[in-house]
Amino acid sequence: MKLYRTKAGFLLEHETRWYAGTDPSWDSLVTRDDLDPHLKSLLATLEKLGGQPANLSQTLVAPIAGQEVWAAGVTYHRSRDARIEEAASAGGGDFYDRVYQAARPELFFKATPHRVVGPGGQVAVRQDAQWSVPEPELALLISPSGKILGYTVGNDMSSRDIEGENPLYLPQAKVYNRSCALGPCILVSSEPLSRATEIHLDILRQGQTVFQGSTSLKELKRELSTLVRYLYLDNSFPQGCFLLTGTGIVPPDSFSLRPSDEIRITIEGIGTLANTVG
Ligand code: DO4
Ligand code: MG
Repeated sequence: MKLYRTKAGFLLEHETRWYAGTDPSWDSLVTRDDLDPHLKSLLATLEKLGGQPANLSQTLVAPIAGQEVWAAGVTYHRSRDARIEEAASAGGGDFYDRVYQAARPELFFKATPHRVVGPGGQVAVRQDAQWSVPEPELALLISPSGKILGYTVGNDMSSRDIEGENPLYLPQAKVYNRSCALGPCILVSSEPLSRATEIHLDILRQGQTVFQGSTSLKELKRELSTLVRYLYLDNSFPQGCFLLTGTGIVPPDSFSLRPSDEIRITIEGIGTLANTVG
């Protein structure tokens, strides 16, 4: 079942049918450990729509209300390699290999809800960065008790020159206005996602593809449950949280985003998150 947040409330997509609801609040929906069966039982009480709403792209907003967004890093070999190169002259390279191998994952704070952009919105590059990239990542929706409730598409926008200059600049490279995008929906499921699930990134400039890359969850080094366990150690999330699980796709070093570039991130079974750089 897919759960979309809209300007008016929420939409459910279930077995090719669409349903619209206004109550309850987003936070009270997405903090329920029984979200999957709860949504199935809600279906009977909701307005049944004929097919996909015609104005879907105008009505969707980011699927977040009171949740914090956190992120895991260096969870794919490709990210480890890119970071080692990027931080080589700052002497930070060794840290990335060590965190890739260590039992404890890299986890960092990514965004508050007001820094998050929804489907069709404009993500930002920092004005003091010269080298900016999107990071296409599977994002988990996790309940206050630590249960994975569902999955969405995430973009961990990153300023590679700032991060590469000194690993201690990571929060500035990662956390700024419109530095994160989530959507288009939450795939709510009690079942784990297949490791064969593919992630694709397409970047278009004036309608032409300037970068294309793919990976799959088979390349993700860590178990999702391990990432969640470390995040929740001595940390509470009264409204639940989102956790981005790291990037396995990094454009070549010569590539940097430009204003008006279109970023399209697709995760099989969830959908496509499309944003422009504004
Ligand atoms: O260590 C820096 C950030 C890593 C990251 O965001 C990623 O691997 O996705
Ligand atoms: Mg990342």
